[in-house]
Amino acid sequence: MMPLPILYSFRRCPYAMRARLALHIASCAVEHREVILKEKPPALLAISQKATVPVLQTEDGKVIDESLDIMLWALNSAPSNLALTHYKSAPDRRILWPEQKKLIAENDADFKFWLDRYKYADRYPEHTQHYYRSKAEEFILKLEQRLTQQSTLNASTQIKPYLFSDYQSIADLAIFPFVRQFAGVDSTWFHQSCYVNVKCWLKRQLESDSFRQIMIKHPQWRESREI
Ligand SMILES: N[C@@H](CCC(=O)N[C@@H](CS)C(=O)NCC(=O)O)C(=O)O
Repeated sequence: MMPLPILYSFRRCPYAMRARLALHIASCAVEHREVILKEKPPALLAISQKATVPVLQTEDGKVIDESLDIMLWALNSAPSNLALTHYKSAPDRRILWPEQKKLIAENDADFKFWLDRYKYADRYPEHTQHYYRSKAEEFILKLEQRLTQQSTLNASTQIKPYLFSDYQSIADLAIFPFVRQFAGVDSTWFHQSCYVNVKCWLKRQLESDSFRQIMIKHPQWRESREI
C-alpha cells in the first residue's frame, strides 16, 4: 500500500484547522497524527525544528511546516476538479490572490497578536480586556466592510457573500478559524455586536460539512514501541 502524507495536527489550533480544511476540500487523504503540544512526539521534532503544528510530510519525504503552504500544496495537488477552481485565482478574475495573501498576513500578524491578548487578558495586565478586544475589532471591522461590499455586489441574487466573491476562497478558509476564537471569548457580546455580515459568514462556515468533518476527534498519536 502506498504510504499517505502524514499530518501532525492539533484539533483546536486554528492554523491546523485551515490546513485540515484545505486537505479535506481537496480530498487529500492523510495519516492524521494528533499532537498534544506539551508532549510533542520525537517524530515531529525530528522533521521540524520549530515543531509548530500543522506539519505535513508528503509521500516523498518533503516537510511543509507552514499552514498556508500546506493549504496551497493540498489545493494544487488535488486532481483537476471543478469544485476547486474557485480556490485558485486564475479562473475567476475577481479573486485576487495577492490581496488574499495580504489579508491572511494581516490576520496572522496583527489580528492574532490582539486576539491572544483578548483571550488571555489576565496574562497581559498592561491593558484591559476591553482594550484588547477593541484592537482586534479593527480587523473584524475590515472583514465586515469587505463582506458588506460583496453583498452589495450580489444584491440582486441575494447570494451570501464570502470575503472575495460569492465563493469561499483560500482567505475565507484561512481566516475564519481565528474569527471563531474571537467570537468564543465572549460569545454573548459577539452575538449582540454590530458585525452582522461577519456573524453570518462565520456561522455558515462553522455549520459547513467540511468544518464538521475536520473537527472529528482523534486520540493522541503515539509512536508504536513495537519492532
Ligand atoms: N506560522 C505557523 C504557526 C503555527 C502555530 O503557531 N501553531 C501553534 C499551535 S496553534 C503551535 O504549534 N505552537 C507551538 C507550541 O505551542 O509549542 C503556521 O502557520 O503553521
